[in-house]
Amino acid sequence: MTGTAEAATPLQELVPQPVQVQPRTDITFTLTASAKIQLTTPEARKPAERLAEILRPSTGFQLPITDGTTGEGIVLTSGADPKTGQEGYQLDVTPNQVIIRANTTAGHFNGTATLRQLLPPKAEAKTKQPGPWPVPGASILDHPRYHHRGAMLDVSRHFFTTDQVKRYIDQIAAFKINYFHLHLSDDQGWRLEIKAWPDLTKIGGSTEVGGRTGKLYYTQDQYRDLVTYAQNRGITVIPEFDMPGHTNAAQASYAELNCDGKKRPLYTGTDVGFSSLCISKEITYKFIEDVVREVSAITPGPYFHIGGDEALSTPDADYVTFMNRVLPIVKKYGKTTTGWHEFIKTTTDTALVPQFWGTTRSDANVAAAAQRGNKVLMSPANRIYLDMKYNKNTKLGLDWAGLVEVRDAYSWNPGAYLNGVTETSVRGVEAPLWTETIRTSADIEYMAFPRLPVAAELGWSSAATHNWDRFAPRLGAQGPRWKVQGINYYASTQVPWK
Ligand code: TNX
Repeated sequence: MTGTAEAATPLQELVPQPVQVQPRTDITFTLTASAKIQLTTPEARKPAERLAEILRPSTGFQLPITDGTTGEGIVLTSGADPKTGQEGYQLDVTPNQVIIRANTTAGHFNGTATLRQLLPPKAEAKTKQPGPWPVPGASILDHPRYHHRGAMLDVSRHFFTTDQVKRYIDQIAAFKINYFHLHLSDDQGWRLEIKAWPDLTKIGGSTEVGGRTGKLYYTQDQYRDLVTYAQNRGITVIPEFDMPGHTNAAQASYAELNCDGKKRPLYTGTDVGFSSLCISKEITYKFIEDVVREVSAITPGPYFHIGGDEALSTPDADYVTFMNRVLPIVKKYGKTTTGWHEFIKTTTDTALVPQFWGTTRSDANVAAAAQRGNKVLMSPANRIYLDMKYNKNTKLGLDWAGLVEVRDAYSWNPGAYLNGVTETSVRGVEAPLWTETIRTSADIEYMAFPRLPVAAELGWSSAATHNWDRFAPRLGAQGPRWKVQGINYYASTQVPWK
């Protein structure tokens, strides 16, 4: 160690900040070649497998997964303090073991995510690195502020391959994100095979913003594989099919989806608000039912996102008519509707989840829904839209909701942001990434890092921990880890990077 100050230990560098961290400076655990990952509960199996997948390449250790709790290594077991709830965990570092206790699979995923951050950054490497592999002595108890911590990727404006999507899923999982929202249809592209309507992808999935052409969609098998991949990282996929606006790709694929019976041309620009399904035609609801049925059958998660935003070409009365037809269809196939907050004005069903994306501090319809008992997912565009530019020199991104530097993204309280929407009415926080200007994984990462971890912190850590001066160094401490992982992050000057 150089200098007089004590070097920060990884215990002070966790993102998101846990509820309780007690350092035990007399203890260090070191992961060695003979270590095992031991389980006493089947609920820890997937988290254990995932942890092993990460640590085997970098350490070069075998890290077999075995049953039991004896011997040296990592132990995943049940019997956590009830305070940890459905998603929390306890993590205790003793001289010979790291013990993670949790009562659910989610809790084990979250505990193992913390353990990853307690190991040296090179533990994240894909190739064998020299040790040692110390974990500082500690006793941690942790659980989330909100159940829903989400990220969204728009694969419609620009299409991303399953490998690119998986790379992003890996990145969000490291921050305890537990929902991944895929924006699968918009004016520029329809991205999921629907067997009853094959031209949706054949035509509607053939191009994107800027005009590139190809098979720019997922087959149902590929989608299933993505869903499983996310599940194996503790993440539930929420599929979105945006309607009744943002539907040009569908209207370009099938003439009958248009009121005038004429196909629309494919669209590769970035305007919004010009398209609408035909509200008065029965075939529209047959189409939607086919989509909802096929997608629900391959989506194990409970939510179906119906979009509903910016329906600027749908008259208000038609919008209500449309939602009154569509919301029961989603219910019929066993899913709960979530949608951009506009849709909530058409229903009094308190089980449905409005996602607030506005730039104001009040919205009468959302407040009324919260009063009735709906839980609101918070995605205010001027705070947590990952496609907003950081500053005026940012090459990627848009600025319609303003410039959003890292500190702006952090400086709001989801539980005291919208008038009439208080802590108990908030379901959580989602950070959407729209991709009009985003084409590569490097682009995704530049916009998401470091603001996606900011969103994760806001969604997980208690309001009492909210403090920029303490958060910024923790965020900056992630830099070396992201370098090892090859993440193309924006090195904001607001953050003291390590
Ligand atoms: C608004 S946010 C949209 C999207 C755009 C985004 C760009 C929302 C529900 N609709 O269609 O991609 O702005 O930031």
